[in-house]
Amino acid sequence: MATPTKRKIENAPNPDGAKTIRGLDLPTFDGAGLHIGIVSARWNSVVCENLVAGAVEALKSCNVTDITTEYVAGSYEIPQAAQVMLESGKFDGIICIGCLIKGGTMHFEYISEAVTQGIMRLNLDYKRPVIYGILGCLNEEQAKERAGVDGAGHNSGKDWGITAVESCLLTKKYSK
Ligand code: DLZ
Repeated sequence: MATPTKRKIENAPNPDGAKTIRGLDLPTFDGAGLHIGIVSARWNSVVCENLVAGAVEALKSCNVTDITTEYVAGSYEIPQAAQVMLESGKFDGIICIGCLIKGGTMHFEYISEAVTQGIMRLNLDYKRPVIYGILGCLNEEQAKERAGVDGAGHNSGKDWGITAVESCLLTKKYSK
């Protein structure tokens, strides 16, 4: 497939302002005809809503028009919800969106680990892209920067939308 334009999406800028080599180099993809599901947590909803909006915007920029968004309470509920959506057979891929912010207990560590393992399992078990859009942040500032809240940093949801299209196209290319 032709890759007409390329854009560089940088991670949140380095605090010292130094030029970074980190980031995601993304061509544009034609996702016309793809069916994409999004499952988002409502915990830390200011952050998650921005991420969902960024993912939808990116999907539309790739000509994806069939987008279904579902919500669950917290990130812990995301893998099971994504599994149910995959089982329906209606989706070429799923974008999982959540935001875990470290607190004073071990919740953050337990949920991060469980969700990360759960999402990878779905990828391999269902042979469909299940995009890891789970922020694991040490504080609210980090979360806002990675979701572009109030114009801060960069909205990672946009990267995940385009990543979903790229991975769905690759999967289709090699599907029997
Ligand atoms: C309980 C909890 C806590 C403390 N923090 C978060 C969080 O930062 N982000 C998130 O998505 N969810 C959080 N949750 C909720 C859990 O994910 C889950 O919804 C509950 O433990 C019920 O299973």
